[in-house]
Amino acid sequence: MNNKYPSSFSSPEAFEKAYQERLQATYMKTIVTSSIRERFNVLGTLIRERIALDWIATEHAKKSQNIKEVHYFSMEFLLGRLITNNLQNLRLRTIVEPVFHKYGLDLNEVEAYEADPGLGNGGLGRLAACYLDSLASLKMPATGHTIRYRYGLFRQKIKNGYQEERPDNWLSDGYVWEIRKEEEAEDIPFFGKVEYNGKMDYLPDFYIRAVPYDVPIVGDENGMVNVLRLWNAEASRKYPKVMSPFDYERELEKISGILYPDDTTLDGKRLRLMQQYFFTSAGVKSVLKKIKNETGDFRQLSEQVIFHINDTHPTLIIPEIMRILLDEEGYEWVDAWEVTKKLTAYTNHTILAEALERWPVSIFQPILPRIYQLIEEIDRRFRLELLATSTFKSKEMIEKLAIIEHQEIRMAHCCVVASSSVNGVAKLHTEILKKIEMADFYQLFPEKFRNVTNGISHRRWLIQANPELTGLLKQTIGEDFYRQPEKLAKLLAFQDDERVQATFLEIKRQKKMALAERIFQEQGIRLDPTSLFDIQVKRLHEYKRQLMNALHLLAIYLKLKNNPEFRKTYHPHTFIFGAKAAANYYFAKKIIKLINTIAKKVNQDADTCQFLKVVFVENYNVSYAEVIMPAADLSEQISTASKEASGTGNMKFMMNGALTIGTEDGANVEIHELVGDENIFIFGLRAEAITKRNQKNDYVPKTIIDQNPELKAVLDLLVNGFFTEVDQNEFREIYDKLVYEDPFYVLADFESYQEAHKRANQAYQNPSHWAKMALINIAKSGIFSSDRSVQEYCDLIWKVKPLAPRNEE
Ligand code: NBG
Repeated sequence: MNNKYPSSFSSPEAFEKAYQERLQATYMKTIVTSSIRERFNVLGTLIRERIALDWIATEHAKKSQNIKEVHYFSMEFLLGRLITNNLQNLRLRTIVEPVFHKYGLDLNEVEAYEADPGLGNGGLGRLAACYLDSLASLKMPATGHTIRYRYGLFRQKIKNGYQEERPDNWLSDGYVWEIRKEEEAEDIPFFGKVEYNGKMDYLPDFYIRAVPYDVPIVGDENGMVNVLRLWNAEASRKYPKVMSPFDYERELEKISGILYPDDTTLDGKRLRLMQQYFFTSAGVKSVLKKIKNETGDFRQLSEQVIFHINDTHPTLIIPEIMRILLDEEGYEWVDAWEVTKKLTAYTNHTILAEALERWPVSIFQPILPRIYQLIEEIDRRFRLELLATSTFKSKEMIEKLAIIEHQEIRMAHCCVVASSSVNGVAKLHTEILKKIEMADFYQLFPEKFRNVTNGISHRRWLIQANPELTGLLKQTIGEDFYRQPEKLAKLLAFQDDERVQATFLEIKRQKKMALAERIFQEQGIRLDPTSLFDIQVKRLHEYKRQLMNALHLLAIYLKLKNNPEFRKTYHPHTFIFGAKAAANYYFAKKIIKLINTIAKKVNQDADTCQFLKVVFVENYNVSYAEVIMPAADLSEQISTASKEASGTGNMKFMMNGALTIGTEDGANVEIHELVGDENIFIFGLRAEAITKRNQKNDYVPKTIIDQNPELKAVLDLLVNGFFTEVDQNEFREIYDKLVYEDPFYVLADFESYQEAHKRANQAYQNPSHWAKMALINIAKSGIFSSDRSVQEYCDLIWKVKPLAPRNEE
C-alpha cells in the first residue's frame, strides 16, 4: 500500500521538491521568500494529502468489516494544534526537519502558526480531544461530532489586571485540515407545530442546513484515520415562509456562531438549545441514513453503532432516535425504546448544581414541538414504571426522579433513564454519583452505573510536549511506553539512579527556562528557573480555589517581610496562574484582578522579590499548556473535596514529573493511592466531611479566623488599603464572602494547606530526593493515559473492537 502514497514525503529530497513546487504554485513564492503563514498552509496541505489514502482505506475497512463504530457527541472538542500531532503520528518529522534546517528555517515556528481551535471551555472538551486521539491510535472506529463554531472560547487579554474578552477568530485564515462534505448535509427543523393525520406530522417554521466539515484524526503510525465532524449552520434550500430573509440569516449565524453563549438570558438559553438539537439531530440522522443505505435496514443497529452522550448537552440524541424510528420507520414505541436504550451511553462530568441542565418547558416546547412530545411520553412511561415498583411509587419519589417536573425538563434524568450506561469520570466521583447525587437512580438501575477514570493522551502531553524527558525515558527504559504507557513503571527501578535523577533535574530546568522565556517575551516578567515553579492552571472557578492559593502566597509574603528567620528556610518560589473566567462570572473575574494586583505588588518589592514572584499568564489555552506542563515542580490541585469530578491537568503535570499538592478530590485520590503518602502533598477536608458539614449547615468561617491570627492578617490585607493601586473596596466582596459564607471551605482548609506547602518547601531543598519522588510519579502515571480509559470504554460500555489489520480484510 505504501508505495501509493504521494511521493512528497518519501525522502527529504522529495519533500524539498514538492514543497518548493507547491509554494510556487500556490503563492508564487520560494521556500526562502515565503511567509510563515504560507509555509504553514503548504506544509499542512501536503500532510493532508498524505493522510488521504489512509483516510479512504479506513472508510473502506469500516464498511467492508461492517464493524461497530462509536459516535462521540460533545458540545466541545478542545483539539489544540494538529500539525505536531500529525507530523509525529505519521513519523514525518525526520523528512521535513532536514529541509527546514537546510534553509535555516525553524519548523517550530511554522507549527506555532497553526490556530489553536478553542472549541471548548476546559477539561470536558480537552478530554474529548484526547479520547479521539486514543481511539485512532487503538484503531477503534470512531467519529466525533460537534459544532463548527466560528468563534471558539474568547481570547483573554489582561488590561490593568482585569480580564477582557476578545473574539477568537480561529477560522479567519481557513482551516487546512477540514474537508467540506456538502453531499452529507442535513436539514434540521425548528419551531412550528405537530398535526395528527393518521400519524404525527411535524410542520416546522423553518429549517437550518447542517453541513459537515470533516477533520482527520490520525492514529499513531497505524494507518487509521478517524474523523471529527464539525457541523456548520447554513441556509436551507427550503426557505422559511414565516420569516424575513434578514431574520433567517441572523438565526443561521448564531447557531454555529459562538461556543457557549451567555445562557443567563432567555435568548442565550434558546440559542443553546437550538445548537444542541442542531448538531445532535444532524449527527444521528446522517449516521442512521448511512447505515440504512449500506445495509438496507436497522435490524442490526445495536451491533453497528453506539452514540455517546458527553455530559448532558447532547441528550437530544435520545428523543431524536425515537423520532426517526417512530415517525419515519414505523416502529412501535416499545421496540423503538429497546433499540434507543442499547444505542446510547452517558458520561456525567459534574455534580455542580448549576451545571446540571434543566430546560423550562416554556422555552423548549415551542422550539422543538415534536421532540417535546416524545420526551413527555418517555416521562409518562417512566412514571408508570415507578408506580409499579414498591420502593419508588410514592408521589415524592416520582417527583424527585421524573424527567419533567415543575415545568422543567431535567436532561440528566432523561440520560439515566434512557441510556444503557451511566459513568462517572473518577472513582470518587462515581461513588458520589452512586451514593449521593444519583442514589435513587442507582438503586433503580444498579447495572447501568460504572466508573471510567479520565485519561490524557501521553502522545500529546509527554512525547510531543516534552521530547527531552521522552528522550531520557527512552534511553533509560526503552521505547515500549510509546505504545504501552503502563510500561513507564519500569522507571521505578531507576528512582535512586543518580544519573537519571540529575538528567531529570536538568531537563526540568530547561523546560522552566523555556516557560520563563515565553513569559518574559509576552509579559516582561523575569523568572528565576532555580526557584520552585508552583503552578495552578485551569478554568477560574470558586470551587477550584485559586483564591486559597492567592491567600497562601500573601501569607508567605508577610512572613518574608516580617520574619528574617523564615527567609532562611524558604526556597524561592514562583507562583504561576493561568485561568479564564466565564465572561459573566463576576466573582471569578474579581479573583483574577486580585491575583494580578498581588502579583504587581509582590514582584515590585525589592525586599522580597528574590524569594517570591507571581505571574498570571495571559490567555491560557491548549498550546500554552504544552509549554507549562513540562515546566512545573509543584502541581496545584486544591479543589474543595467532592467538587472536582476528576481533573485532567493533575495527570498531565504528574506525567511530566511534577509533584501534586492537592485535596482528596477527583483523580487526585487515585494519584495518591498510586504514589503513596510520601510522594504527594495531601491536605484538607475530605469529601465525606464536606458533605456532612453541608448537611449540618453549621460552618462558621469567623470561628476559624478568630483562632488564626496569621489568616486574619492576610484577610485584612484585602480591605485595609494595603493594595494602594486599587480602591480600598475593590476586594470587599471577596472579603465578605470568605468571612461570612465561605461556601468552598477556603478558610477551613487554609491551615492544612499551609502545612502541606511547608512539607513541599522542605522536600524541594533536597534535589535528589525530589527527583526520586518525581520519577516515581512519572513511573506511576501510565495508567492515566487516555489509551487505558478508551480501552475501558470500548470493553465495558461501547463493546467496540479495533479494525482488523489491512492484510486480513
Ligand atoms: C469537567 C470536570 C473535571 C473533569 C472534566 C472531564 C465539566 C462539566 N466537567 O473535573 O469539572 O476532569 O469534566 O471529565 O466541564
